[in-house]
Amino acid sequence: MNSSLRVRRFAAFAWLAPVALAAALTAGLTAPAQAQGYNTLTGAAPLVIGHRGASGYRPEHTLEAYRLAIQLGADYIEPDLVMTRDGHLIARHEPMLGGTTNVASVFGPERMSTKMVDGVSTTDYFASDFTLAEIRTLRAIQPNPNRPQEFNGLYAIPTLEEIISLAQAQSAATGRQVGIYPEVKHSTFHDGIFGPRVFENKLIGTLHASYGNSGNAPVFIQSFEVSNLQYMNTLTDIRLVQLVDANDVNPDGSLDPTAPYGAPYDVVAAGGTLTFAQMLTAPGLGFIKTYADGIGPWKPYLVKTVADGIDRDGDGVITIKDRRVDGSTGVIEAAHAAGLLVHAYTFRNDASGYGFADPRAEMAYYMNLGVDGVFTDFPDTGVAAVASVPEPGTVALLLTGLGLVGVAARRRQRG
Ligand SMILES: [Ca+2]
Ligand SMILES: [Ca+2]
Repeated sequence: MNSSLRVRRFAAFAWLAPVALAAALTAGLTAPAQAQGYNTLTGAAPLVIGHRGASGYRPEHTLEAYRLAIQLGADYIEPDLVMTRDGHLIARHEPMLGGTTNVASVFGPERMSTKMVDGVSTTDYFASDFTLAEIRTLRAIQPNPNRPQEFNGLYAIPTLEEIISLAQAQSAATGRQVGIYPEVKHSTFHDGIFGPRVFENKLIGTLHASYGNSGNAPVFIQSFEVSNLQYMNTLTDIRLVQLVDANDVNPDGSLDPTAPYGAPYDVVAAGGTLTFAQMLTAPGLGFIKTYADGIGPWKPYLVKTVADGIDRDGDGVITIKDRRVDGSTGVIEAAHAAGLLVHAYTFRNDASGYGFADPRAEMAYYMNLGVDGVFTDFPDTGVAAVASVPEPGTVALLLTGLGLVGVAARRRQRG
């Protein structure tokens, strides 16, 4: 039911006696929020996705970070996945372990190697060179010096199965469905080490074992690559999301497509020319719709902000927070017209607030435009943003209700 229908239905109540009218209004105003009212694709409330867990507060991709995200109200927790030498899927943002674990203090430099990661020669400790038993001896560290350091060395590296168990146990304990949002990291890289689609087959097999093969499962699978999503679309009804990246955002608000961030790496490796920017045009979105259920774009693709040199937050320095907000680029609307969900990344209280000094206001802005979900390192701020977004249907109902109360009040005065 859209809001105009709802208004008409309430207008039909105008003949009711004031007492009945008040009862009807009270029922309407205290009823649970209707699922049709937000500007999202389905009208449902936008999702809060705990990006790498509550990674603003705990070392990322640990059970403790995911558990805190759930406690703070996240609808989904987001594990990035990489594969171990013996074929287990574990949660790390990168196949390189050096930046987010104590691996260098547990294993010697002879365990380092040099590999090509999306065309970039990289020397590090790679998860694919370690067994799960070895990785279980590691502990996570906080790579961001401006975030809490007191949890360093305490938390283990979880497997996908452990993350699923946590989400399902927390769903049962809280009565609130908590989903998972796994990302296939560097599919082309993993194909080169383990063989074609070994990673994707393992992922789908694990998810089907826990959730079944269902588009209603509280699961989204995400990737920056294309052909692996197309492949998984032949295996599963679990929802798939095409991530969309860029290198940077220019002062005029346009996106900088510098490699390796301007195009899906599997497309580049195959000699293709499709870019992420092209994928967000109407034809590109139509193409994505042939294999995916949604897009996960970097947020500057959705809202245009311009660096015009004005110190809007008045702190005496010009930062990205001061950028002028020029509104929607039209991508959210075009994606919805194509039937695609839009989950935007990444919202952080302590960084990346293009055009916004207040991270809650930033997320609320995107939610008012209609994003279907936000990836955030600070799920409590995301929950507060959802709560601050006036559900359009509720507002219409409220205004209708106030108008009718006003009519009733005038009648009582006359009487
Ligand atoms: Ca991710
Ligand atoms: Ca400023």
